[in-house]
Amino acid sequence: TPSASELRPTHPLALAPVAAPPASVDGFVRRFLQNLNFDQGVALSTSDDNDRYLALAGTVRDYLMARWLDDQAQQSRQQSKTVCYLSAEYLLGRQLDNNLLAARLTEIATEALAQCGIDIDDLRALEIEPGLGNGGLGRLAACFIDSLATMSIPTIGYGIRYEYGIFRQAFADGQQVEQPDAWLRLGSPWDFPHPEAAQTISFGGRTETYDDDGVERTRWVPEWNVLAVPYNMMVPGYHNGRVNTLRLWRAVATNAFDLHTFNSGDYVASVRAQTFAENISKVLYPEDSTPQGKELRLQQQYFFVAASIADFVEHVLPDGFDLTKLPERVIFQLNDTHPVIGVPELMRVLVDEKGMEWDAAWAITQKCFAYTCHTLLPEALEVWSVDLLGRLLPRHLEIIYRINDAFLLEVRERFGDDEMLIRDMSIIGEHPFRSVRMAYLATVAGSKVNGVAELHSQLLRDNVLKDFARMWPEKFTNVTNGVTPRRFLRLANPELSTLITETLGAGWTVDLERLRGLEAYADDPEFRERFAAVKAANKRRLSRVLAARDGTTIDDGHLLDVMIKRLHEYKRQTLKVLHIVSAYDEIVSGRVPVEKVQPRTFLFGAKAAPGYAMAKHIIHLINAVGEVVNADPRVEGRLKVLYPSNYNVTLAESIIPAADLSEQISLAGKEASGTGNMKLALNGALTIGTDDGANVEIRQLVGDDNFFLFGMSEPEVEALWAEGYRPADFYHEDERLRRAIDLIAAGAFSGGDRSVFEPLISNLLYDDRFMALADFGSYLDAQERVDAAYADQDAWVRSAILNVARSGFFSSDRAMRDYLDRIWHATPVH
Ligand code: B1H
Repeated sequence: TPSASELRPTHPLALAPVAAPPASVDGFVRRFLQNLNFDQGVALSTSDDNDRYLALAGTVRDYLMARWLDDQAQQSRQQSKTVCYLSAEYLLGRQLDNNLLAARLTEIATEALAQCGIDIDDLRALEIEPGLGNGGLGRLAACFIDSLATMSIPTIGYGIRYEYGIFRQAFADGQQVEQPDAWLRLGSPWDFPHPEAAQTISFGGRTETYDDDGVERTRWVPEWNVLAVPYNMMVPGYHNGRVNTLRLWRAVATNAFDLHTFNSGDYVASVRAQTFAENISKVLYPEDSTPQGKELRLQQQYFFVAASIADFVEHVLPDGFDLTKLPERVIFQLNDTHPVIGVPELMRVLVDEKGMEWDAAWAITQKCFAYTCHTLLPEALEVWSVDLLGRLLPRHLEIIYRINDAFLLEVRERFGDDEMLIRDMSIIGEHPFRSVRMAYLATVAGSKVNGVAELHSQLLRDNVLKDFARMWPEKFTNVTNGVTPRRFLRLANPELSTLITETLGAGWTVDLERLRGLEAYADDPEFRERFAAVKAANKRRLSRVLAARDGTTIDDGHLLDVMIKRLHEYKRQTLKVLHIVSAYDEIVSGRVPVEKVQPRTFLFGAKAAPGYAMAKHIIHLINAVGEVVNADPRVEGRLKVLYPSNYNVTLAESIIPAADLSEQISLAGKEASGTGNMKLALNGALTIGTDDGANVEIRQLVGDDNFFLFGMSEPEVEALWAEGYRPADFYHEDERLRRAIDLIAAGAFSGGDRSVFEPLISNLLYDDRFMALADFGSYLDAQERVDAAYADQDAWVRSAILNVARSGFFSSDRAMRDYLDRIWHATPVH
């Protein structure tokens, strides 16, 4: 018999490439039943819906598998430049439909299941979406990897496989309560663990210098470690056979026992200590825009970034790769500051582990990273106390100090010994405590820095990072965000998709600018009628979804006015509530005859960070107003407030196609971009919005006639602050505003109890950081224009069509082209 090393595959099947099952109903049925029997271990007759869902997901996976393995092999053969997207969040949404669509299996699977006596819709409903993100930032990452796969760009998305994603939101007496999101409970058919590719990630301890053949070197002597186990998910491109990888890391204890505790006889305590390590990937932090400086969060960040860099260097690059050529093979894109600890980590790997000279390592590092900033809010700019960082990652802190020393020398050379400027630009801040400013570290290290919409990028250059932009103007660029048309038009709005395809042909799904062709139909009465019929059908579909989950409905003839986004003061849900209260007041005070009121349904979807008290007051107020308005007979059902709980990607996919009006009402200069605004315009909602974030570009593209602009511009906001903003002045001057606020304050929505909303009212009158009162008058005027416009249905539908036709720019495919041209310089591999 031959020895193991001499064994070679000889069976013909062992020599053949991996084969997908035949792409036919028959092939699908066979594989589905195989999976049901052999993977789930049940017969069709005794299987329940969950068994069937898992078998179905497994079948779709099997079809994609051959391409996936092929693309991985090709990637390691070709060694072309890879985009490594580093993101602490991926808000993926459900996978089944997306993967069926990508693999052209939707019809086949539907028919195959029907032949097994199963309605595929029953199984669709079972999937729990992986909610591994908070809001726009996480959803953007998901759209980007979809586009990169569709454009055949070698990409690895790196992130964290949180055991609990964004919490499930419920309401009790109108107030938010959070429940754990146990998304893995019923099995996770879309990911593959690879324990053999685990990385050991260290923490704590100290550093020491040692003599390496006459050269003094530094090394890190860590105190404890965890295993990072990768779970791979498929990221299929649309109809191109490409399957990229999303690699999410899970923390697992390294050694089964703490020997010290074990030997002291406390066996149970020693086993329990292991769960400490596994805490790292346990739960997603639920703050959107306001990071918490918690130790566990820094552990999460370092954990996934260190594992990703090691994975790329050890497993993606070939053995013996010359690391001076690293920038030719990779770009690590930093999705906000959350992965920025990767900068000192790559330096540590190159200098301490690979023995490279500091300057050479720094030159490489600077080429390998690029940084996207997603905010302007000062409280959202992440900082880590030097204390905490030094305790958890002592070597990294030393490296950061050295980077900063060299950087500040450069600043002095360039601008002279301006000590105030040095303080302002230092990566290390001194007030109110000594800390590492992660955005500055990213800016110093990155080859490029980009904002996420034109206005945001301009404000970054002019305010937040102005000194850096003066030093390195060429570093700064803009890439306006985008959304994937596959999920947010093709899948979410099948009827509109069909209408578009019948009108323009099928190419728009991967070339969204083709939607321009619809402009020619905006005045075509037959097209308008079909377009309006699609919107009406989508509203009825949403109404059925809401009826099934909450028992609420949307009445025919109502304008559907939606505000769906995280709950945050800067987004100004309060302004929306004040509008509703004012409209209600006009009716009940008899100032407007009820039959003159345009029927409207106001729909909110929003989660608040669990520790954000003011946001939770606002949720309570929305629910309280809804309860009173919806029940008041004087309103005659013409105003209706709906607030379905647990807004997520799945619910968004039902709401967006049904919306008439998109509320994008942040204070100018506060919303970096917004992406819900793009999804809604793309589905034919008209925007009422401020000149903020990507609203600016939406308005430029769709035209002033098809957009309801209101509120102060960013320079006007600045001017009002400078002059001294007194919200109470607006209260006194605007009668409608005064009446609305008085109604809330008097307890009209709290059973006469004036204390319930007192914190909220006080905040508005005496603080109002986001100037809701200053913009109220202009907002109400704009809402009157909305009512007037909606009364002319023909003109409204025309505007809606033009919104769709002119939103092609907001495809994430375009955003990816911009990143590729301006930042990444990677090319497709077909
Ligand atoms: C955005 C965040 C964010 N900006 C911290 N910043 C987080 C910050 O967990 N944290 O600590 C989580 C999220 N998210 C959003 O990014 C912007 O507010 C949107 O305007 C923008 O459209 C989106 C994508 O660029």
